[in-house]
Amino acid sequence: MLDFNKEDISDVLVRYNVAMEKTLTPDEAAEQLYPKDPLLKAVAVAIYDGEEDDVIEALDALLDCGKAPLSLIDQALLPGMAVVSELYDQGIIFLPNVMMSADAMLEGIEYCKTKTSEIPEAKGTVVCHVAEGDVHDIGKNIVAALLRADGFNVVDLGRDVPVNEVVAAIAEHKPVMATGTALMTTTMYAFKEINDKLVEKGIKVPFQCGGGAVNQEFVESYSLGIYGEEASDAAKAANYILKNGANIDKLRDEFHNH
Ligand code: B12
Repeated sequence: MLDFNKEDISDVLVRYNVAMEKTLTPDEAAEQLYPKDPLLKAVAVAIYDGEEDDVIEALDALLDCGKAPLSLIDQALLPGMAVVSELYDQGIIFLPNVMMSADAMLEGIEYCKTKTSEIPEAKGTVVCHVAEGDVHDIGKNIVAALLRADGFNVVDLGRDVPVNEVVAAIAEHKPVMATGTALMTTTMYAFKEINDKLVEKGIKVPFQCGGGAVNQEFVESYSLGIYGEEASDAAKAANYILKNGANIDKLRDEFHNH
């Protein structure tokens, strides 16, 4: 019987002029996705490696260049995590790596928050949560961090939050806006339930929803829903409400793609 190992087969293919597709290692695949700027790349590499200390060190290098601490969430930490998400989507890395990277990134967000004194007096309250059954809280944490950075008081209910708990918190805190994050197509339906319970109680708070699973069409299917694509849209919407009021149609005009 012929004993073909990988080298034997590739030799044969080369001899017959058949190109073999080269499989990239995870490190090589990551290398192709990192930002080009060396300081931003250092943050991305540290997130990919899941090394919290290296994330802090790389952030310090950017802070030393005079970057505003909170701008680093959007400009350095998010692009770093995007590399990891992309590699996970492509099946190149697996959940344990993603969890380590997520923790390193969240540590980075906390660090950026400690480095700023920009936080002004609270403009108003926003209640944030991740949908019932869903543990994906990275996006929600960014939303909450950016809202706080913009001067809002954030009541962060956390992740996997039961529908009734969200409704009760909104009734209690009377926020200018509520936010929901869902990354799974199975969990996003909790937003509709929250919406209907709020309407039943006569609470007409704009309810901005986002996260990987959610799209504008889905969010428009319930009456208080405003779609949020980027984390930074939350602070934009909350500021818009303070200035122009909480009319849902106007908010959709302003924040939805037409
Ligand atoms: C990290 C991750 C995890 C981590 C989560 C860690 C954590 N603390 O969050 C861990 C490892 C725990 C995990 C577990 C699971 N995961 Co997962 N995970 C991911 C991954 C790789 C990245 C998600 C992420 O954090 N993205 C980065 C953040 C920043 O993005 P984001 O939340 O969407 O937020 C951005 C915007 O959407 C927006 N945004 C978010 N919310 C809001 C709200 C408002 C108001 C606004 C304005 C904007 C906004 O702001 C952010 C940046 O701008 C995705 C794949 C992917 N590429 O998305 C899979 C993914 C979400 N996971 C998936 C699955 C299936 C699971 C598991 C069920 C796996 C399993 N078999 O156990 C479990 C879920 C358990 C559960 N009950 O929730 C699927 C979901 C499929 C689906 N559509 O239903 C995905 C899409 C992977 C896939 N391709 O299959 N996961």
